[in-house]
Amino acid sequence: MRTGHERWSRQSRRALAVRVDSRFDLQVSPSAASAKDPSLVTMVHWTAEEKQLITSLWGKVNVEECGGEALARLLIVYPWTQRFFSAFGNLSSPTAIMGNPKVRAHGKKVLTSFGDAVKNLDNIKATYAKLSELHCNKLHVDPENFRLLGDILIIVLATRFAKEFTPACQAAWQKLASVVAHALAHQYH
Ligand code: HNI
Repeated sequence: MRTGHERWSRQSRRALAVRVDSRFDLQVSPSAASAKDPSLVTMVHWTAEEKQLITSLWGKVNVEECGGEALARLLIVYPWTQRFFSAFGNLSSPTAIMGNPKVRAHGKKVLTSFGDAVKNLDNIKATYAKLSELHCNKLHVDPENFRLLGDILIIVLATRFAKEFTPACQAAWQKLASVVAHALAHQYH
């Protein structure tokens, strides 16, 4: 009989494989087919299970709480990201960042926007075309930061929804975060 831990490790290894595969898919170089239709380069396939795992967890997410926490953690753990938010007032310590209402409000804005991806899973690139233009050409945010925020968001969700956050759910969200980061960075490609 397998222990819970062994079972989890097997599942999470599988989840990790899915994650790596999905990242690989996103970086695939243009093929003959995609040369005719460039949109195929970033076309992402979602299984019915992935869609279900993403939307059912999303239904429980409080965008202000989770978005505020995710952005605050980004600013704390990766302090270089603070330079984009110099107009947000006191970011001088983790406590100040966690209690900063502008951080919370902006985190809510960002996570609400993440919700547009959840609602448009088959059309994420177009959904973020304008935001990509803003972040890349106007704000000059290094796209690595989109990936960092995505990873932090997953930690926030996994911590808050520990029961629901199965390895399959984790893999689906990891894929979503990766697709969103890719779509936001589109203007750099
Ligand atoms: Ni981001 C503004 C969405 C990651 C820096 N950002 C926005 C807005 C949305 C948004 C929506 C508001 C646009 C508007 O007012 O028209 N940002 C997102 C999403 C992600 C993301 C969905 C990733 C998942 N943004 C990041 C990251 C950084 C970032 C990682 C920097 C480290 N964003 C900004 C800045 C602004 C911004 C800076 C402008 C803030 C302001 O109001 O001055």
